[in-house]
Amino acid sequence: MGETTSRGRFITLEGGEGAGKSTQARLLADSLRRRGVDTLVTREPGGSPLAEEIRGALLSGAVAPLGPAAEAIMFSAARIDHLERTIRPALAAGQWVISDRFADSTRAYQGVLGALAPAFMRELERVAVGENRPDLTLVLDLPADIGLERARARSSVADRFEAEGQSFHDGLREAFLAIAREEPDRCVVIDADQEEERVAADIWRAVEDRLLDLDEPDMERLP
Ligand code: T5A
Repeated sequence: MGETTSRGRFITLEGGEGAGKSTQARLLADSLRRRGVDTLVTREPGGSPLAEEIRGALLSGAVAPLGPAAEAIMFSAARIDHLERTIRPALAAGQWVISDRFADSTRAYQGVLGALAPAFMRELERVAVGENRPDLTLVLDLPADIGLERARARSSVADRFEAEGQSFHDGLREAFLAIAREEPDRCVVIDADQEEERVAADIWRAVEDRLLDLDEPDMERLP
């Protein structure tokens, strides 16, 4: 009889521009690896060769003239490939997967801010994501102007969405908080307007509370 590998856990980080998702994805992966958890960090749009090509088209603004429905379809097409090539194989092999953005970004950016019909968005997500829902979603919350300032300090060239106005980004923050309110079993809101280490500590607490099996000998609580 062959050995069975238990499925890994799927964690997503969501939030507005410059909220600290990439930074925290890396720090969380470091913490998990220190505890012996084989962890893969990936991102959206992207995370597989074809999805990275689609990312280029989306973030350059080339798809924007086609409207938010076309963008939602493109983000979802990239997600199908990302799931197929990267996420599902890793989870099946027992790895934990941390994705810097996932389907909630399509819900917020294209669905809410693009004013797309909820029924269309639900169907698109059903087709693209199906049963592959995250086990835990960390919504990094901070005032939009602080996030944009951080993103601009890092790069002077604004991408397709960074270039949107203040009211778009305020609306985004509210859209992510609404998702967290609707799905409290999956989502935890993290105060991202703190020093990196404090944000990381809050994230670790959420991961411990929601996902870590404390009976496992190699997974210890932080002091
Ligand atoms: N999009 C994406 C959609 O519209 N629909 C979708 O379905 C999907 C999947 C992706 C764009 O695509 C859109 C959303 C986005 O506009 P991206 O380049 O991946 O583009 O953009 P973001 O995901 O927003 O990534 P950013 O890099 O801008 O933000 P992060 O990852 O949240 O922030 P991070 O960690 O890179 O940090 C930004 C800066 O702040 C500093 C960092 O050092 C860095 O310089 N920082 C902090 N500074 C102070 N205090 C802290 N706690 C800090 N944490 C990080």
